[in-house]
Amino acid sequence: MEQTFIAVKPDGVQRGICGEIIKRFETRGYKLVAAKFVQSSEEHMKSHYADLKDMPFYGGLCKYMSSGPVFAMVWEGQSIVKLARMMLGETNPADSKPGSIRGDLCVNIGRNIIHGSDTLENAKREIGLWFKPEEMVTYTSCAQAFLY
Ligand code: RTP
Repeated sequence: MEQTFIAVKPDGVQRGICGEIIKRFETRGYKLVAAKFVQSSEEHMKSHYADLKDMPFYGGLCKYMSSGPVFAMVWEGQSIVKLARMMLGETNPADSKPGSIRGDLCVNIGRNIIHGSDTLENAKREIGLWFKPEEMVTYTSCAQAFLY
């Protein structure tokens, strides 16, 4: 099973949307394997978004992402990296279809409430950046037999 890194950004936390996001992943049939509520440092966010370091919005993005608490999670399931990105919608909420998280819950590209890994390789890198191996929980979900 694939795992992906999902984080509710500071705007999503402040707007009280964590529960809605957890609900969407749970009801889709994905399994939560790690979660924590963290105040991230700017340095940590610079590592997280290192592939965007040449973009004009990189500095502001890292500052913003460390301006308040983030709800960081690892979710597991079949093809979850690609399907979670579909659940999120487009980077710009204005391009996101109704039904997607960004299409339903936000309006501005700089305040798009949620992050999701874009590739399996980045998911592995981001999970390692945010979670220690002992923070990942291994368990059998009883729903699994009815999902797959
Ligand atoms: P994320 O990494 O946050 O899940 O977003 P993403 O893959 O959909 O988009 P990415 O290109 O990685 O951009 C990271 C975040 O930077 C902000 N952004 N601002 N033109 C802009 O002002 C601009 N472009 C991107 C967004 O908040 C985006 O989620």
